[in-house]
Amino acid sequence: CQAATVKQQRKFPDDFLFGTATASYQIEGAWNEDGKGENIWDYMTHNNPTVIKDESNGDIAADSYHNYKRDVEIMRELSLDAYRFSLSWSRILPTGMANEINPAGVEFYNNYINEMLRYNITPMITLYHWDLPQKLQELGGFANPYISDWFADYARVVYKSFGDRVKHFITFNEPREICFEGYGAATKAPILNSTAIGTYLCAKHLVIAHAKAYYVYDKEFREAQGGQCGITISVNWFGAHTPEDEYAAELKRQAEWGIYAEPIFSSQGGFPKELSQRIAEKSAAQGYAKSRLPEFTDEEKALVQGASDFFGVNHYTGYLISATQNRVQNPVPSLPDDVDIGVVVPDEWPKSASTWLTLSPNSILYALSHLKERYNNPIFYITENGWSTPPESGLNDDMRATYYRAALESVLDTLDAGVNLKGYMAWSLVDNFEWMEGYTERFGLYNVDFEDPARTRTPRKSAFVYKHIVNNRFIDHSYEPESMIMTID
Ligand code: GBH
Repeated sequence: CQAATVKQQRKFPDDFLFGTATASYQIEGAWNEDGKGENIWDYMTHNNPTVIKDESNGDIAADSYHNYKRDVEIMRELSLDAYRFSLSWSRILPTGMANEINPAGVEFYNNYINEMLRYNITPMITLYHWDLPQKLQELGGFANPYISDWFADYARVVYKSFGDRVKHFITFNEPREICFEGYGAATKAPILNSTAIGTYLCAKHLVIAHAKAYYVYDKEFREAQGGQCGITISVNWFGAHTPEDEYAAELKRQAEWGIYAEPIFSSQGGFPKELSQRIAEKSAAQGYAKSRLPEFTDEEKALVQGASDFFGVNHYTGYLISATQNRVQNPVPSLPDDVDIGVVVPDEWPKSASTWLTLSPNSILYALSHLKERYNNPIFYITENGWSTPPESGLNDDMRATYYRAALESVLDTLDAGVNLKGYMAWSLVDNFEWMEGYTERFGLYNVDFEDPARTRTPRKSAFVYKHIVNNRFIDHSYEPESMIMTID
């Protein structure tokens, strides 16, 4: 009881940024309005609807394109300091290339940003949250090394258009989901399933694209605009199940995030050592002339190393890694086969509506302390963290509130541990199109009525709980909203 009281009084620093995060394809809708070009999610959901659980798509989604003022009003209701959102590349550059800018796309984001600034909400832009212009996919997307030039050209348009007012840029959201799920597997667009080399080709080209876009900012805009440019990587915690499993856990961490983080944030640069070695050995045994993991030239290595002002972390959960238990046979050369470990999730960890997401105690502290040690404590932002409920549970989401309180206690532990963490974005502001799961899982602090053409937004219980924490800068575990009527303070 004594300890609980002491904990409750721990405060978040006044300049700690509290926000929420969203992504263009998941909320905007207006998929073909005002000159927007087609992207890989438009293409996949229209041509291959059965890959989505409820055969839905993001054509309308939460219709934020038409509801952006209401979304900013929600940010004000929640007393947010910041809002992280992504730009639709093909809304700004319909073909992906920078020779042809769509003025209506630029205007939409200008209106959105200006509306936030009017109410003192700090906008954070993600340049790429998975919706590649379809025209660029037809040229190979992230399998084509020229992606880095196309991305840098797009980034220049973004900084030039918005950088006078936006001071936080994130190049990519979650390279693992882009590269492994989209190229090495078939669980995200463009469902390439190029298992042997897809992940690795994409990983190399993506980190170079990040670095080129970083240097466009650094060399051409930083002086005049004075902002920061970083990258967001998904870093869930992967701990050893038993002390004997430490090597397996390390390999898994390298395969999940190290392959993207190490080239940028480590002092030596390049892909992580143990994983590179494992892939080289496996490739040789499989009869490949070269490792399936491409190498960086010295010049590329030097370009990428150190090319980030901060480390954005998307964190949701943790897993225990075993070298022996629950291993699955992977019939073909692939990242899972290269790593070849098993995952254990203790039964007592509370389950969400998503198969992959449980409440794993203090996983934020474990993940961020690890990154702090490994990469010399760069500036961190938690750019996503959240919990899913089934659509039926409506506005009653006690478990989401429990999750956010536990996560934010872990954030306080992380700050106490000396991690250079500057902000926290809850995923998500409103319900949205949850990729392959369609509308069957909900992550919003606000419910969206997807049957209603107006896409009415209504606060859930957790919205009041999050707002109370943001306003008071501490976690009151006994707080209960007095009513479900939301106001702007
Ligand atoms: C985030 O990714 C995304 O950035 C965001 O767009 C998304 O809405 C949010 O998560 C919630 O899902 O089904 O077992 O094959 C988080 C990392 C990794 C979570 C892949 C879902 C699917 C695993 N994601 N994972 S599985």
